[in-house]
Amino acid sequence: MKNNLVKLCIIILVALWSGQLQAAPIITELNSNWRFKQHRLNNWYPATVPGTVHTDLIANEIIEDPFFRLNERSVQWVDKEDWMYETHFDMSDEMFNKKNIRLYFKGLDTYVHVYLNGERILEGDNMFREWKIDIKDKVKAKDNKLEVFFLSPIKVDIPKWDALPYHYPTGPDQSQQGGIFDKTVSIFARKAGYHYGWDWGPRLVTSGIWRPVFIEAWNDLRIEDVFFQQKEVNKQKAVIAVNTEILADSDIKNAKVTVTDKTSGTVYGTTTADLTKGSNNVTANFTINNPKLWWSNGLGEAHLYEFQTDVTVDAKTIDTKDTKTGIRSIKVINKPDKDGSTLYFELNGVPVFAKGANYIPSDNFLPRVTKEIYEKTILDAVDANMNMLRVWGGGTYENDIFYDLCDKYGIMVWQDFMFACSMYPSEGALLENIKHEAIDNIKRLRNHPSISIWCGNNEAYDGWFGWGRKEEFTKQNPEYARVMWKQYADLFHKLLPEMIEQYDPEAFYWPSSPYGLPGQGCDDKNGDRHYWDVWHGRKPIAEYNVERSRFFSEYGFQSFPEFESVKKYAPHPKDWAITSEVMMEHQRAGAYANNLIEEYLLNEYQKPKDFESFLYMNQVLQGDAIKIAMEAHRRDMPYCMGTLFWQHNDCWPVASWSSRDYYGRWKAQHYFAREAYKDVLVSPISKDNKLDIYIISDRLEDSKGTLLVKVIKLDGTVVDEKKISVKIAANTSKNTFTTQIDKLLKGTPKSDVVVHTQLTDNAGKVYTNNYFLLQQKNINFPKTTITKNIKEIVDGYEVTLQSDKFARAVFMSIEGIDNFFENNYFDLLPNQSAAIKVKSSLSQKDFEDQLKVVSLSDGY
Ligand code: BMA
Repeated sequence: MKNNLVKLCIIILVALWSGQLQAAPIITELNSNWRFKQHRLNNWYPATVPGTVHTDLIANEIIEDPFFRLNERSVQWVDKEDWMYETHFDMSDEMFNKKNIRLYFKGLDTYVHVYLNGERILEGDNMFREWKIDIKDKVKAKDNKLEVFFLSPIKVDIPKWDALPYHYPTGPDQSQQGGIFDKTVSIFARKAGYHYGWDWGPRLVTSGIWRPVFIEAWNDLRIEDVFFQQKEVNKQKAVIAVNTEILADSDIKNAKVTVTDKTSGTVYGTTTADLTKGSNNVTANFTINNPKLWWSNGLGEAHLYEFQTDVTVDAKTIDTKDTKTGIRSIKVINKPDKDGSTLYFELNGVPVFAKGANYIPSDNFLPRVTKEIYEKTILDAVDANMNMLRVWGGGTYENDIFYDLCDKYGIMVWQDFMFACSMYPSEGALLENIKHEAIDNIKRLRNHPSISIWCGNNEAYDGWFGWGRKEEFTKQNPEYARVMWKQYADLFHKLLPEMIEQYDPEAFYWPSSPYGLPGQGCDDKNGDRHYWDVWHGRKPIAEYNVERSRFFSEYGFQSFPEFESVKKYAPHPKDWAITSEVMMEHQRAGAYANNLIEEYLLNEYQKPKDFESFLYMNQVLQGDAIKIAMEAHRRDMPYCMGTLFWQHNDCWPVASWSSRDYYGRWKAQHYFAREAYKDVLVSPISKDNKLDIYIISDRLEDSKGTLLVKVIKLDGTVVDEKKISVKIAANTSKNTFTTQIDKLLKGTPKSDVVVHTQLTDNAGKVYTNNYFLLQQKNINFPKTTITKNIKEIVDGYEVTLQSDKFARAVFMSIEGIDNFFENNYFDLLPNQSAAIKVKSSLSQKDFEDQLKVVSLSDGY
């Protein structure tokens, strides 16, 4: 009897449990049994889905790693071929018997025909769109054949190029590298622009099922989408409308939508609606009193709420959707003022100085960017005290995980739509296609609190008005210019802002980056600016100190990766010159960029003695240059309210403007950014005989501290020392201390000293900065003796360094790339010691043998 009762209970529990499961949609990923082949040939090979043609060819040893030496050249045939992917699958009974069954492709790159059991079910033409296909009438219980046929994007688009009497200006589309002469076809395809090559990226025009594929099956209804619209947010309350999109099979009475806080169990909003067959929008409104707000990195906790939205019919929950989101108000303030017009972010009512970088895709082959790489990429931004990343328009709308991490760590996202440096034939079918792309991506991303601005494109506006494109095409034929501009305006000034208005109404749309005033290129008084006069414009690095902007959304300076990284893609001694064939192939801005690096280097520093020293000094050069810019931009607060350097990462091993190389290794610039982006910055700057010391604070409250200004001879002798009490004013920049340089120096030559500044706040936090009164080629950096003490710790070693004299930009390295130096390229004051943790799996003996320590004066 007792046994029977137990059995009965189990049966009831199982019935309840399976009843619930049956009600919810069943979702399975189609990621097995895939094979692929070159369409016109007969050999099938195993394939990985999600994946790309190139990575499948690598895995099957048909091509070699295109990132190694010159290999990229020999794989240019791949994009002129068509490719077939195929899998076979069975349906479970449970799925097969559902009333609704669909295929869901999260992303197909790009021109694609999909067949199910021989019948064509999709023609796709946009890698940024999602595709949902009803297959209820086409799917079989057993042995379904799914074929995904990719047409060569080059073959599809060349006829479009040939048919036009004029040619659209593009970004650095490397058509020549692809063997298709001047046929820059990238603008026709809704495909990541950088695939066609960029001034930091190879030309690898891949195809493939680049995001997951699912089969979804359900009865009655399902939640298609949930939008947490934050209508009003402040400290006291958050007024929220949860817009739920429900797909129903039939008319359903009294469907109840409930929104619950998963952590506390609080039921926030409930509403009941009658559904009609098809798509329904049901809104549940509620207010959260005293909400816990989401803050950006440095200003507070990036608090996330976990909401659950349920749809219940007859007391039975039919579908559920979880949404993690932060509650915040984010406004972009673009208002005329006495100087021009502002551009800054106001988070929860507080003006926030944006500190960050531009982000490009982390690989040419996107599906191989792992969760770990995403995590490291975002954490490296957080660890460098950034609060913003700009997802640049020549890449992709990133994967969900990217935004999840930005939400979690308080990184605000400047989100470009995927258009860069080109004019586009955006009319007719292409414009309609882009409309769906915009809807898919706005809907996918709008619940992320990190999304802070939507921006139409990268540099297309400035290209037209600022770089002379308008004049060029008007000169060719005024009609060409008229058509191009109309297509531009229809897309960026009409379609995209309308889509934002409709699908993310609280969000701010900015037509382009940079953008200032209608009908003109970017300037220093209005909106954002891409400042490239230092670097592309060959102006001296010191110009960073005088150039202004309301918001620097780009500026940058190139460097090569460090020697240990270079050896990964250029392993032979014959490769070890910046002009070698291999190094040139991995320098996509061309010989001109190498010349610039050399020119700037010789202008600022002594001549490096060899290749390895050149790489090291190039990194110091880049780091110093960008440090000067970051500090200048922060000193100019609140006129300037943002600084995003170009660029946070690389998509392959290359000489570029990145501050972390392809392998994720920090360049000098990244270490320097961490200092320059701290919540408080002490920043000296001199002009003629005057030295000013600014204190810049992003803190929301005033604080106090002690500023120490010390002039030290490079051998260690102290020339002068001043100590003053200072106020660290909240959220502003202030010139706190001014002095005459000759008074400080007391006759000591500028070439023999460093100005060491140190701010200690009342809580004991210390901020330091070193400053030279001449260009570093004119500073007499002494040869130093640096002693090292190595102690084993968890995951590696702690290295304590001490130098007898001033050591500039102390650089440590060991062989290989699987290590991380907690600090590097730092200055060592005479007889001061620094303890640095190093992640390494080497034995202590190997570590000691391999550890190299150099400082600037060893480089020449
Ligand atoms: C910028 C970017 C990129 C480019 C970089 C370096 O303006 O938007 O197009 O890679 O300059 O030239």
